[in-house]
Amino acid sequence: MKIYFCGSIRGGRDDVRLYQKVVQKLQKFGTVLAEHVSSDTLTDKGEGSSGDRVIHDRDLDWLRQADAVVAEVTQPSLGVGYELGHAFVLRKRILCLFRPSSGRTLSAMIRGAADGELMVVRDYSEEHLDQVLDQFFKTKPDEPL
Ligand code: 6IA
Repeated sequence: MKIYFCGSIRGGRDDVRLYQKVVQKLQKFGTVLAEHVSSDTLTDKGEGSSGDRVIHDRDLDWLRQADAVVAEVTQPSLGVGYELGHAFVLRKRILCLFRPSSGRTLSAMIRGAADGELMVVRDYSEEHLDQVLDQFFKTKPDEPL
């Protein structure tokens, strides 16, 4: 199983420790694409040796290859929203993880897109991460969560 992970880069790196935790836990279920999103050294400038076009094209290519997409959506990010829109159109299984304890309100375009089957939005707290991931990966797309 290939899992594409999305998390904020230029949208802000406040949650990078949590991204690392999610990526580490996702490795139990399959190969995680876009692991660099959880990199310690990557700042909110999101710069590297390759240009933005290369990053965009490579990430979309990985997204197309993925069987499932997991996004930590608490920190708002244009790039994550864009990736989720693509994943939705490609009819990928999507899990969006949102922490209400942040005091934020998730975009209606993400929460409103959830159908509980192909696209799932889970409000969670860090201590329940294992449970939420286990439930998502043990559930087949046509079974209700
Ligand atoms: O708008 P944002 O930068 O917050 O968008 C974050 C999302 O876009 C992530 O889920 C990534 O998949 C993707 N993304 C944005 N910038 C990069 C990036 N920068 N590398 C890979 N994916 C990115 C340079 C990284 C560097 C190690 C070469």
